[in-house]
Amino acid sequence: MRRREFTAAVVSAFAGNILLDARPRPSPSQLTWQRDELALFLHFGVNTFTDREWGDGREDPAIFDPKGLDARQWARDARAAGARALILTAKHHDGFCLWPSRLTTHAVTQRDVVREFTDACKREGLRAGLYLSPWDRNTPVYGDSPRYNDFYCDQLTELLTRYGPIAEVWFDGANGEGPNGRRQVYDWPRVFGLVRRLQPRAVMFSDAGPDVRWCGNERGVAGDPNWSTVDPAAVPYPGAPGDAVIAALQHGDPRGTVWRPAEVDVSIRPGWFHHPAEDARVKTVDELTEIWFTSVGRNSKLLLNVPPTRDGLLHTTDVARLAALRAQLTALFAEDFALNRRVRWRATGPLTAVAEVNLGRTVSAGIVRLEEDIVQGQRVARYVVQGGVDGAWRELTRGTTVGHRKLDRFAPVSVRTVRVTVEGVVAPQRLRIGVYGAGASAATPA
Ligand code: FUL
Repeated sequence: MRRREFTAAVVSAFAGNILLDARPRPSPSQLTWQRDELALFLHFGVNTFTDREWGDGREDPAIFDPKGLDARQWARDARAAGARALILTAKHHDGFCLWPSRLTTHAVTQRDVVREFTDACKREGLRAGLYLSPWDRNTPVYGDSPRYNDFYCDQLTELLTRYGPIAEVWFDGANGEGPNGRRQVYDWPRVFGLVRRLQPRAVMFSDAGPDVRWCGNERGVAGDPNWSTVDPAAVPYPGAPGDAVIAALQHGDPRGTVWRPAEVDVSIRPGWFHHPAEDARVKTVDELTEIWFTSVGRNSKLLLNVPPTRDGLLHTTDVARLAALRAQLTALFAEDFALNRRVRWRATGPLTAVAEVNLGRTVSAGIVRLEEDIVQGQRVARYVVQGGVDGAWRELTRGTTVGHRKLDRFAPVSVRTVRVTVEGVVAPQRLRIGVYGAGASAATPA
């Protein structure tokens, strides 16, 4: 090798390392957020009483009268379902506040639902999050941009200073016209800066982050691939329109400079608010399980909406469905055939590696679970999983990104050895590998 070529090779290897080290990694709050895996979303407000999805802001505050409200029931049932956080709509687009705000009379006066909610979360050991709709169809200052930005920041200040630690602040992208057709221009840098100052450990959700991004749909389906890194310029502000924006939200970007994982928000019912006419249309356990695979199983967190009724309680059907989902997941993941089995890794090139696990017996496998150590960032761009029995290899599944967790289901196959081949975007990352049956008792005599 001539001297110039040698120098070039050293420089490029060095640059490769810099690239590797410079890859974005999650903050401690983003890690906690992702490891929670399941949060429940509570859409509750005047719409619960008017039977609407979007109120117009002219509702009489007195219609909000949840006589049997018991926030502890929300928190207890959420915890029993395996959720580790709850997010309440403190204010939806109608502008009605579930806390007594000194900025508006369009609010509760007899009780403080946000306080009952945060107290219940504390008692049950759940993290509390709040949704404060930027779009406000009640206040006359909406659309008078500087004044509404002050109003909105003052409301945020109330919520973030009165109720103790808030783990997630949820900014909805829906943005309509103000009075006289005036359009509100939000001061997002100011809003994000305020939250950071008042609740430095909270993660902020919106289409444009800054900490957690929307997954791009409300069907419960994260993108595939799904990178937790993004190019921040691809989604410049919450609610930015266009197909390119949706693609960026769904997939992230392997070369993205910012860590901003996707959150999957979906309702257990057709609507976000409780409507008695939808009581027979609660998603089935199989539908919810499928959503688990396309959200948590695709490197996302699941934010599952379970709306309180007019009584102020979660509906018995929804609660039963949550419990059945938990039971189903517990059964599916009860036995990991790869647990405590030695994994042998072999680098096969700068970007590729192969792992093999001998399960020690022949089992009927139907699910593979792969996990990267995301503390080190996200690197795996592609993988193939093969199962071996009697010396023959057979492909079980293949995919793109892994991240926090990737779950793949396939028709049950008898396997004794599992081989995972990974290709990284800058280098391969070792994975945790889990192998499970398809649901029923899967072990067969070896
Ligand atoms: C949307 C809103 O318009 C819906 O009402 C709901 O709150 C959902 C979570 O976000 O943008």
